[in-house]
Amino acid sequence: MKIKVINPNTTQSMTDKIRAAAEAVAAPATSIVAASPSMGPASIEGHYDEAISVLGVLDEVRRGEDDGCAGYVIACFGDPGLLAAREVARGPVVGIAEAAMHAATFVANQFSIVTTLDRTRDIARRLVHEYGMERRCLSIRATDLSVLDLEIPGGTARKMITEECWRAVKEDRAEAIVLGCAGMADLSVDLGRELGIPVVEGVTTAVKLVETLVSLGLQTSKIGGLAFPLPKSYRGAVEGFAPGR
Ligand code: 2AL
Repeated sequence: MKIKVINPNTTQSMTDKIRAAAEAVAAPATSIVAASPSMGPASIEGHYDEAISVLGVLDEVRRGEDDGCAGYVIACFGDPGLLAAREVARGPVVGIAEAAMHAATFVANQFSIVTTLDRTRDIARRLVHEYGMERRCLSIRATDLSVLDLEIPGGTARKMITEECWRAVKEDRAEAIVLGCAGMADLSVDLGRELGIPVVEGVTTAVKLVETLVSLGLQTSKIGGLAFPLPKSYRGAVEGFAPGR
C-alpha cells in the first residue's frame, strides 16, 4: 500500500521530518511517499498562505493518482484543500487536523490545541467548528513560534511548546493535547512522556487512519459532493488544472 503524505508548504526540512514521522509508524507493508509541491509558500500561517498552497496540494494528489497511491495525508494543520483533494482522489484523503482532533476524542473527554503563531488560531477555530468539536476542544493556545522556528536545530521551540502544553493542562484542565502544526511531528512522544497525558500528533495519526481505511477497502465516495470534478475548460495560469485533462 502506497500512502502519499503531502506537506503543503515548500520547506524541504519539514517534508523530511514529516516523512520520518510517517515511516516510523507505517506498517511494514506500507510505503510512504512524502512530497511537497514545487510551488507555494515556505510555510502556512494564515488564510492567504493556505489558499495559495491548495493548487500545489491538488497537483500532488493528481500525480499520486497516476502513481497508484492508495490514499493521502494532507500534512498541514489547516487541512488545506481537503475536500477538493477528495474530489480528485479515488482512495481516502485525511487531513492532520481532522485526524488528530478525532483521535483525541477517543482517548480524552476534552482536549486543547497547541499551535504556532497567534494568527493561526483562527484557522484552527474554524476547523473545530467544521469538525463539530466545539464540545470537546477546551482551548486553542498559540506559542508565538513561526512554523519555520520549528525547523531551527537546538532552538527554543520545544521548550516553548512544552510550557504552553503545561498551561493548557493546569489552566484549562486539558485531558489531552492536540499538536497544531505538522512541524511538531517529532515532539509528541517526548511530550506525552513529560506531561503524562495523551499528546496527539496529526501526521502519525493520519497515516494510521489512511492505512486502516485502505485496509477496510473504504474509498472516497464518488456519488454526490465528492464526485470527480466535472470536465470543463479553465483559463489562464490554471489551464493545466482543468478536470479531464
Ligand atoms: C502549519 C502546518 O502544519 N504547516 C504549515 O506550514 N503551517 N500550521 C500551523 N498552524 O502552523
